[in-house]
Amino acid sequence: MAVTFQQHIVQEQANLSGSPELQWMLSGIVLATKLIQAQVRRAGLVDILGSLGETNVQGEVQQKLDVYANETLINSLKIRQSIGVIASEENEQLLVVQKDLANAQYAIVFDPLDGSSNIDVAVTIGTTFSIFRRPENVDVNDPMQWILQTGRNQIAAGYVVYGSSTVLVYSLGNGVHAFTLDPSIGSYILTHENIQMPAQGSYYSMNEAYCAEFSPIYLNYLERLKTGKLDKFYSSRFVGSLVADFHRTLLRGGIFIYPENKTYPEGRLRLMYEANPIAFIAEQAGGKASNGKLPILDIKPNDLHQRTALIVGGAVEMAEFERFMAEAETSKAVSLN
Ligand code: AFP
Repeated sequence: MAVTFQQHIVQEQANLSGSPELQWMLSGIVLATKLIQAQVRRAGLVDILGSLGETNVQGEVQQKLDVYANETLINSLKIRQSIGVIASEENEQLLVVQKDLANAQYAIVFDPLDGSSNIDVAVTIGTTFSIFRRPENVDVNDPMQWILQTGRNQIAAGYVVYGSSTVLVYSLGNGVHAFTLDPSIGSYILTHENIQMPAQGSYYSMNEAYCAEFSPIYLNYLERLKTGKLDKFYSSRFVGSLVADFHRTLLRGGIFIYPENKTYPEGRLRLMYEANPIAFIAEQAGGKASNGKLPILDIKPNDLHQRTALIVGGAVEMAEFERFMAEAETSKAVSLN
């Protein structure tokens, strides 16, 4: 018998003694992503493609579908009274959605449509999300403090990938589960339970066009992957939608690498709504995620839209990566002495 997302979350909550509000919040995400995916599927048919001509906080041109996805998520989440604060890639400021913040307990952060440059070429895109509980020891009326927590504090995180099928991947910190949308009944059905990343894969995922701008450590590491030093000759895959590139890495194994470069000295990806949910899922599935110095989930954010380097992958690739970084640090220290 097929298990729907709603059935699964009820069970998960009972196992974890979670609050019913969590189920209510996640059902808001589920509803919004069903609406978003319906528009994504019709993107070439209706007059929804094209730019609104506005730029978002990152200076990128917003696509109409980005705006639709953002509004749909906000509208379906702001009516959940337990959610006090919403933050989105598309909004420079966070949104306080309850009049009386003391009665709300959760903050939600999302990227409504990641990989939006892929929309008008019919390539996979996605939605990422993270949920935090309001910390105990903060001023309730200072909503930024609800959000600026390390990724370790996420109580739920996940993403939806709009690809050849629509797949919702989530974790409450008790394993990773994936649900595929059955369009004939409009329900997400459990298709991958307790996902474990393969310890080693055979793909690396990186925009190699920027190689000249990356630190030589990354190039040396790539060379090892390409030349069979990890007992396999790696092949490359890069779509330019983090959700698509990571989803493949989650299921097939391997490593996704987006380091700092000259244009983005901190890294290109956003910590709060891209790297954090991906890192949470990766760790829950037996993988690792780092910014090259420390685990993504241990980075203390100081800005809602801050960027980070992101290296995420399976146990074997990440162990080799960490060894490489440690070696580089040691030789730097030796040459300074
Ligand atoms: P957009 O959502 O603005 O298209 O950005 C997508 C993204 O942040 C991430 O999904 C990709 O991994 C990355 O950009 C691709 O960026 P490059 O074109 O710099 O490789």
